[in-house]
Amino acid sequence: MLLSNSFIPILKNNPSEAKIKSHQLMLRVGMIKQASAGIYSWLPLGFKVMKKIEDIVRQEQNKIGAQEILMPTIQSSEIWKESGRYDDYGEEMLRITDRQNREMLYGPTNEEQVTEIFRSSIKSYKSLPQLMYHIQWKFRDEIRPRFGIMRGREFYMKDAYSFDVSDEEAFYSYNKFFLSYLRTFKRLSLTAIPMAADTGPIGGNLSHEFIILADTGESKIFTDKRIFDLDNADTQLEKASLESMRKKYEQFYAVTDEKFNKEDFEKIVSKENQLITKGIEVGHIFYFGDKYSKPMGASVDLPGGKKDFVKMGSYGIGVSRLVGAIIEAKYDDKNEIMKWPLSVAPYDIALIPMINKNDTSALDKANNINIELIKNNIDAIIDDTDENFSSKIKKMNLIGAPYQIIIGKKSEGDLLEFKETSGETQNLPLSKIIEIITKQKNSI
Ligand code: P5A
Repeated sequence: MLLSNSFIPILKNNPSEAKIKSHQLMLRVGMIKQASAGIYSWLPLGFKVMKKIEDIVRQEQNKIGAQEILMPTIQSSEIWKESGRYDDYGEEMLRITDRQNREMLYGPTNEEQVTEIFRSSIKSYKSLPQLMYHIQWKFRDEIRPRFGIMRGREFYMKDAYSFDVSDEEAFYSYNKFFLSYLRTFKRLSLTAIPMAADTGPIGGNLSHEFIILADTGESKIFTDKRIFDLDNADTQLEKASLESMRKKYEQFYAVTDEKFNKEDFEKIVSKENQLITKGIEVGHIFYFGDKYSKPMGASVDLPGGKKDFVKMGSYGIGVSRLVGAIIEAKYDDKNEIMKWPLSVAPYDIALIPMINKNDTSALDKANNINIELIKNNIDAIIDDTDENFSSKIKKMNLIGAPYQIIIGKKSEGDLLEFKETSGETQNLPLSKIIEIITKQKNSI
């Protein structure tokens, strides 16, 4: 892609209304554009990153056997009246009346909608478990939308729902999502720690928030540092393995402020392992048994001839929030260098030719390199503008492709000036560069 043809409206300076670095960068490089309070358009650069995150989330959901569906954004109030949440949800719910005077709403979450789908088709324990998810826009009329897409009113969420015959089976489903979340965040190059959390308007009594550390996060957390050293590489998708994985995490104190108890914290965690800090909630999982299935009549026939209400859980990932969360974790705002992980970078590599007015040879060379990159599925952005070299580098550092090739004096003959963005320069042939990037991509 040529920079001159792309819609990347870069600002010279940080926009004054943005208070945290993700909001600053997203406005600065034109990833998003505010439409109204807490509601944003996604421009090409931001949209590309969000779609890559969405893909990784999807792959990891599919790996645990969850099935993708797509439910509507607009829901009928009837199902919410059945569950009892229509009144409970309060002013965060955007209520709409259609032309027939029917009460509708823009979905803030989908427990009712998915239960309605389930109950109309599944009648026997033999069809369980069922794990279903969708990736869809949500609307919550947050009283204080802030930090750009971090706390939006309209936001993009992956929400999954599990249906099981018993508590034991339901915990198995819960643990599958627990593992899937750890794997998802790892592929996004984030360390997210699962923390015991409150369940709020979703309900139930078992719940974990997945939180990444960031000074600008809205969640206050209290934890035993050693939880960061845990690894789940050898966990298998069977019951015992998943159970021991969750136990491994739960042996360490890790809670948000709603669950914090000073006395417990100081008794359980030794002074040197105590960590009190802030973080961003990127995911949240819940187990709530028959909270929705009972009032909505979602039951199945059991082996002995009896019936019972299905046991349900729900599992959310803030897909749009993750774009901001990754920036909070990876943006070096002092030097104005964004280091996107290759798994979600808007471009794999930036080609930066030094173009003189009467000499297009560097640009020709960049175009030829790009032909080879395309053949190898490597997505490049070429700065074909005639700006000076330092402003080109500045701009590309903000856009944040993980690698750069500078085509100038030092890229003579077959050897190219290649570097990881903000890293050491190496002189390498194109074939070697392709090999490095391909290897890195395959390991994601
Ligand atoms: C779980 C899936 C739920 O809604 N129902 C379906 C459950 N959980 S949650 O914690 O309320 O939200 C899940 C994740 O969505 C992100 N999120 C937001 N992102 C941006 N702006 C918001 N206003 C917002 N609210 C929630 C969070 O990442 C949260 O973990």
